[in-house]
Amino acid sequence: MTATANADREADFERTIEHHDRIEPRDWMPEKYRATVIRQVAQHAHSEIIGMQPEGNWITRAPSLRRKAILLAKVQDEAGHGLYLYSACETLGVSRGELTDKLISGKQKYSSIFNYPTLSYADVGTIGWLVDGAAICNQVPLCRTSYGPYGRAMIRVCKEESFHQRQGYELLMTMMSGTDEQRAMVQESVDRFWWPALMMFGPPDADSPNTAQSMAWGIKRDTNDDLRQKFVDMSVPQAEALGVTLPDPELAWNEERGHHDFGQPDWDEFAAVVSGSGPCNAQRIAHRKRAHDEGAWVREAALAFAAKGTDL
Ligand code: BYC
Repeated sequence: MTATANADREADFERTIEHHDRIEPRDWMPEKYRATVIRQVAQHAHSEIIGMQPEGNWITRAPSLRRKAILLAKVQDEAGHGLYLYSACETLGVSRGELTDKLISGKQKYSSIFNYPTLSYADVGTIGWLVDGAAICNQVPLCRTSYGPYGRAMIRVCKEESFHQRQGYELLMTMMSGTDEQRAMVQESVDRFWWPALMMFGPPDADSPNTAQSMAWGIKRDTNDDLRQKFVDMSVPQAEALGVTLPDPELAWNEERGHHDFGQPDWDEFAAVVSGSGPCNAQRIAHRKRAHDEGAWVREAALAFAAKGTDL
């Protein structure tokens, strides 16, 4: 390729980004852009798949048939989200098999939040309210991400996430109008999940190595700190309506900024969880590996059937 042709395709890419148009799989893109989208989308897909575990823990112990049906549907949606996202990633030239290997071998990350245990049934509600609430804050802007297949996958994911958030809030509301013991269970759950939910948005902007470039390329549309602020502002009135206290003594409305001030999560804990030392990291990966190994015969059978090239 001549130097002029090279410059032309780079200019095309830059123009597309500048006009907030989509980059599509067949378009030329810088290798670093491709690697960054693969990293983020793979991490997102892995989060959906690993995210099935903490809630899956309660399916057999849901307190009623109705709650069980709702929880089953939600966990199934998460499997679906993982699959759309793996497909979006495959358009960039990596296979789902490679991505799964990287997850299991610890070479790719998944969201820190799923390394915390679910200790009571109220956690199902809190995950819906706070974890899916944080996910919506983060993911609605990603519907406008510059990489086409990722943005289109996010549109459907976000519709389902808002149902997830509402089911969590409705469950907590029901428990809050129950007995003192149920109210205490909700408060205890919110106390455990509030800070890890704030960590979902990633490190503070000043310590985020990827934000500046990902914003310049339109992969991310908002910074980690801006989304965290939005989430806090959104959650405070919801907590009041529920009747729970958010466990942050620094939380206060700041008239001048038009936002809530709030305390910082424990960033050392975040670093430990992200690097594999959270309360459930080993358990989550071991479970994922077991499920993958147990599914080997299905993959082999599907490949053998495809190789025969016959119709059913
Ligand atoms: N957990 O430079 P930064 C869901 C990593 S699914 C773990 O700010 P970036 C749900 C980051 O990867 C939720 N790692 O990074 C599912 C980077 O590491 P490397 C998942 C984190 O990418 C089921 C390093 O720290 N959502 O909601 O610009 C049931 C430096 O960070 C985390 C998504 O994946 C974390 N919390 O920004 C219910 C959304 N934060 O790779 C709910 C899409 C940061 O350089 N992802 N790291 O070694 C994003 O929006 C961005 O990737 C992030 C991080 C805002 C998360």
